Amino acid sequence: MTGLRTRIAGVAAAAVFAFAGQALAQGAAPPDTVAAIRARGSLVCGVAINAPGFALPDSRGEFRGLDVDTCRAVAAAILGDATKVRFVPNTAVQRFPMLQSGELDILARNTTWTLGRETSLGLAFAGINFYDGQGFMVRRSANVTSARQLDGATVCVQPGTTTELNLADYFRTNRMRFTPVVIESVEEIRAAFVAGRCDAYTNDISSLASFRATRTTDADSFLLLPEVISKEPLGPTVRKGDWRFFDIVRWSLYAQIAAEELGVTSANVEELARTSTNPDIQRLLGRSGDLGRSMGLNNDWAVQIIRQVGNYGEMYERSITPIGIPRGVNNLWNNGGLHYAPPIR
Ligand SMILES: N[C@@H](CCC(=O)N[C@@H](CS)C(=O)NCC(=O)O)C(=O)O
Repeated sequence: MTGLRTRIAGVAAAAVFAFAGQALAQGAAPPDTVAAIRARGSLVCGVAINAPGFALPDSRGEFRGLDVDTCRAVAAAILGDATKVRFVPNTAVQRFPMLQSGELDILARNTTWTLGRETSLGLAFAGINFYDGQGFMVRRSANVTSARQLDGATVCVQPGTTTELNLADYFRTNRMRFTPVVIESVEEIRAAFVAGRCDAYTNDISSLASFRATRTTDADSFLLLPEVISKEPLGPTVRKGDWRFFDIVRWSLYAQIAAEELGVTSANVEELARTSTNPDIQRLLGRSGDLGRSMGLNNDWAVQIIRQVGNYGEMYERSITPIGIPRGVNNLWNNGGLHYAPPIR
């Protein structure tokens, strides 16, 4: 009995040692991410380089988008200030090593939650901030109206993505051939497509829509084909192991979803925090229970998120509606969509 316990303790100690050793070797942040964020006074958030609607600096250099706001909500919860975020743009290939090495606290970069990413990369997905799917865009002049007509096409695709794998699956399943044109940079891949170096451009549909929305003069020369060939649930990702930080990221997003369901907005949150008699609202806004403190935060954590960043619907309207994607599956569950926050109690 004692022998077994010692052996288990030994294995556990070795595992901890190996993890610490690896963390040190990689120059990782200390395992207590929240303490590191507080000491630094900011959250470090990895985002896409050029993803209008998700992450892109505006003309004043201020980052805007749904992924940007997902990080701002976490900063509001931990630091009480949604502006205390350092955004670090990265490519699809760079993103996971940057998070693993501790260069980032959190990755919010159009990143699809998959089993393999969660089990083999040491990363955990804290939630889903956008339900996406993969599609194809073609030049209208090609006279193609369905992806099934793409047999023999050259297809532009970004490496290190689920996109690359789904593309191969789709063509194999439909017994069609294709030639990939693999380009890491989003600007270069789009330039290649516009210049006719590939017949089709495949990506998350949100990205194809934002590409077209940002074509000011020739948007009509591009056509999004009707097929949706995959499920791409996108969401914020953190390193496994620091579960307190994971909880905060997960419940910051759920707080925004629950707030929309409860009708709590950036405009009315302060008043509701004072006056609401709805028990769900009182718990969400820290007027009853000790939910913030149970995560090591102030009990007004969700008030800060909603006041400074808004509820999920406000975040969507601000960032995604302008690129022309209707709420659809990104509606709340009780409005025909998929967003559903577990009870905040
Ligand atoms: N969701 C896919 C694709 C992610 C991806 O890289 N998407 C493109 C389209 S949204 C992107 O972020 N491009 C912008 C950029 O590279 O800055 C994945 O997780 O592998």
